[in-house]
Amino acid sequence: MYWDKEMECMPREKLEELKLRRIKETVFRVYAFVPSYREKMDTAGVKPQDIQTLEDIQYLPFTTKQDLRDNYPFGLFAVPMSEVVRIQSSSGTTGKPTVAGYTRRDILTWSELVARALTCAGASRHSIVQVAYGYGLFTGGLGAHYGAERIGASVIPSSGGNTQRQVMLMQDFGTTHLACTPSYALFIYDVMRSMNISPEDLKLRAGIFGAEPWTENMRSEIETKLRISAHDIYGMTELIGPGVAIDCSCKEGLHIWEDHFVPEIIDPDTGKVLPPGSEGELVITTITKEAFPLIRYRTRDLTSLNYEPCKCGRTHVRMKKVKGRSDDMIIVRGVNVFPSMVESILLRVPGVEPHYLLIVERDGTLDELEILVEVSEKVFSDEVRKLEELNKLIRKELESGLGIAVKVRLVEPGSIERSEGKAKRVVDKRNL
Ligand code: DLL
Repeated sequence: MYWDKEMECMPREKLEELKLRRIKETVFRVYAFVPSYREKMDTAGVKPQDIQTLEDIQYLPFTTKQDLRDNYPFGLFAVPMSEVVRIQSSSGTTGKPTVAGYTRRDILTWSELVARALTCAGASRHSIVQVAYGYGLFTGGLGAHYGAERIGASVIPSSGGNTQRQVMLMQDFGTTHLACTPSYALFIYDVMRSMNISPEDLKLRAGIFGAEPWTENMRSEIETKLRISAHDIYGMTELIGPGVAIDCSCKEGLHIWEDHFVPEIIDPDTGKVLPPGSEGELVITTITKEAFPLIRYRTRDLTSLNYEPCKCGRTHVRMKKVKGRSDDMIIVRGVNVFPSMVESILLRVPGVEPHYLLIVERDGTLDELEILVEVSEKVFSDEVRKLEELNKLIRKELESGLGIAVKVRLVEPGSIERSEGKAKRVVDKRNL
């Protein structure tokens, strides 16, 4: 099922023509209306008319989070504020938030993209969609909401939190589709079990999960526990919010809606564009946004692109499940460690729950990585010897997978803090 078959299945040649036309328009527009872009392009010696082919975009300067900070809050908007009908933002870890503005048409575009995404996850006007992403400045709640309304589904705007009530609503209202972070979906499952409700008591069929990295193993865990099809939705505040990409029923990569976003993969150290298939940092140029266009925005997210045709019939490029952000990566004794690597190793071990926390400390000059791992109730009540064996097994698996020595601490079910939004996976106690 498609939401917009003509666009989603457009032959590549036509799609490339459309992309080029839209890129050219966008570059002309930012050059004319956004002083910061004009200055950067002048410094780089590129004029809008130099962009004649899709490859030419590599001559345009990158836009980074620093540019957003320098132009906080509205300096990169390409329309007067009288045209801006919505402002969203993300908190960010340091200092000021990242701010996004939308014109009326941008809101329509965003709704269309989320409508496509929800349709990929099997939702339709007959569905009941519970939106348990936070509503407010965060783009998750309102983004999913507008998309679900666009397809004509019945939307339950439950927002994040109050988990028992989430479960009650799911049961009483017959929710068929749940939209929230993957870690919150698991938390909802735990609470559901504690209320003696099982997935068979619900009508839930699919989940639209994103806003944080999660592995294929985590997907299987969620699909088995909740008995649903779990889809991965990607997006970020700067780019529009959720709905930049989603996986179809093939689940072999997330289709990036190329009629709106032009992706590139670069080497994060050199900034060089890498050939299709290489892993690197995702860079996106938005080609339809009016209020807040972004040229070659460095997302910091690590992935790769696959231009092979997909079995679902959609022609849009697929990005691999995001491995993590380059800034989530911790370097422990010179070795790069991503929480997603730990997650995929842990979830292969029976009896381990998908809740874990990486704690890095520095003892003198030596980094220590301790991994807290939750185990199931059954395992936790096993005799000490068995727990020790399991601890040893997990440590061995992690050490061979990560290539460094780690400490493992098995902890009681439910003892690692749960999140109603994005999960926290790393505590770095080193003062780096
Ligand atoms: O998280 C937008 C969103 C809301 C996406 C709901 C999906 C669902 P930000 O708060 O600006 O926006 O965070 C963006 O979150 O750069 C990634 O690092 C991460 N992220 C988002 N979706 C995924 C995903 C929203 N599916 C940042 N897989 C991005 C991995 C994701 N990481």
